[in-house]
Amino acid sequence: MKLNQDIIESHNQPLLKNHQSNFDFISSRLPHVDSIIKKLVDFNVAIPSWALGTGGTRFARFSGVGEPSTLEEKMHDVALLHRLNQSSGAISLHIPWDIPQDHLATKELASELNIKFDAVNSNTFQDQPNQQLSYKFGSLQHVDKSVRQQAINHNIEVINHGVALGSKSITVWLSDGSCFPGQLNFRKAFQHTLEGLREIYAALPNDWKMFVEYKAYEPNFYSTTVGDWGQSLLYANKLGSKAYTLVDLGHHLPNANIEQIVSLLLMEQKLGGFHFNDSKYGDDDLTVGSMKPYQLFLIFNELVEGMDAQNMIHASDLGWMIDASHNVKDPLEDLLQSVEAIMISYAQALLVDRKSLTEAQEQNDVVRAQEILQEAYRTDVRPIVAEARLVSGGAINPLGLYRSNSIRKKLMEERGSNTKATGL
Ligand code: PSV
Ligand code: MN
Repeated sequence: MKLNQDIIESHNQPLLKNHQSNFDFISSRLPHVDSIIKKLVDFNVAIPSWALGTGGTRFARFSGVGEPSTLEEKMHDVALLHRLNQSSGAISLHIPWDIPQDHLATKELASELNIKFDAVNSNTFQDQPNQQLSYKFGSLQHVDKSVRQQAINHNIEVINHGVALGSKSITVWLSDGSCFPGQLNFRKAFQHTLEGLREIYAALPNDWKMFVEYKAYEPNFYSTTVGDWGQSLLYANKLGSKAYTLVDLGHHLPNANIEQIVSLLLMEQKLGGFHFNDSKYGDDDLTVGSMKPYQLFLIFNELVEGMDAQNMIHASDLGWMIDASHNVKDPLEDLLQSVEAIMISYAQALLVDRKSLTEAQEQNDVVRAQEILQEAYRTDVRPIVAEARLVSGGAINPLGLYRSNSIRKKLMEERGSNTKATGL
């Protein structure tokens, strides 16, 4: 389904006056709104191919209607989101959930739709039909060399798909670990994993990055072989300059100080990418910003501070992606909300008065430091985010347009009510 520019313009028209007055109000009170808008315009968050269908839990999956059942349809959905918000112009593929059959045609479709290919993701956490050896007891950590080799070959295959599509990075998330004490020799599991990652790393093109994603628990409940940022950083340091840690917000133990992790990884020049989501308890796959918006702001605050300290380009020097797909919302509405939450937190972080914050820190003025952060966090930046969308040709209210234009209904008419997205 294509969304024409005139539909966006006729949606914007009646909202313009109100938007302008909200925007004028906020911009008259802030010093550098133009430079914030420029940064927001440049900033894009990739959409993972698996988030376009309704997610599920191990208990049930309640399918939506008009879900994309092919890679091409998923690309159309991402393009639709991008037309609406102008901030999600890339798709991240999970192999083998979305194997491109014809790379050239897939690339052509992407350029027609004005979207790019972000990181490719490997999958050695499931057995696929006709797969020779099982990953039940792990993949790269496995005691059997032939299982490890199968996992290595798969990752190299994923890199090759990515190269053919123009991706520049691979994210490796391993579910490897153990469910019971005694099941695993931790050192051997680590060494095997490192050897495997080294072989995969050796297959990376020069201009590629490898993101090593960690997760505290699930599906393994006693130990995880890449269980936290320390372990991920160990692997990344041992692998070399193209290997980085990837932070997924849902992959920490309760109350972990994610913003501090981000700050230190940036200091070590080892933060490579981000998976955004939100959670109340664990890896809940909830909409970004739906539970802990202040934490999201604090994370962005460290991202901006740490990236600026290294003269990094916010939009392109890290891989930004959403990684969530829950059970109860329309996935496209959920993604619109997630991207909006990310842009709001990023804009608020750009507002932080860094000079005054440094002064407050140097003077141990704890109260002032908090005031400075919360001044930014409590600023309603939504008109600034909307203005950035507007100047890029997007909708003033993407979710409003999605609903008033009955987009899901149209997708259902196009695709049927009984479609099922791959990967879930
Ligand atoms: C694992 O929980 C994860 O965060 C990894 O990024 C996977 O690739 C993704 O979710 C999809 O299952
Ligand atoms: Mn993830």
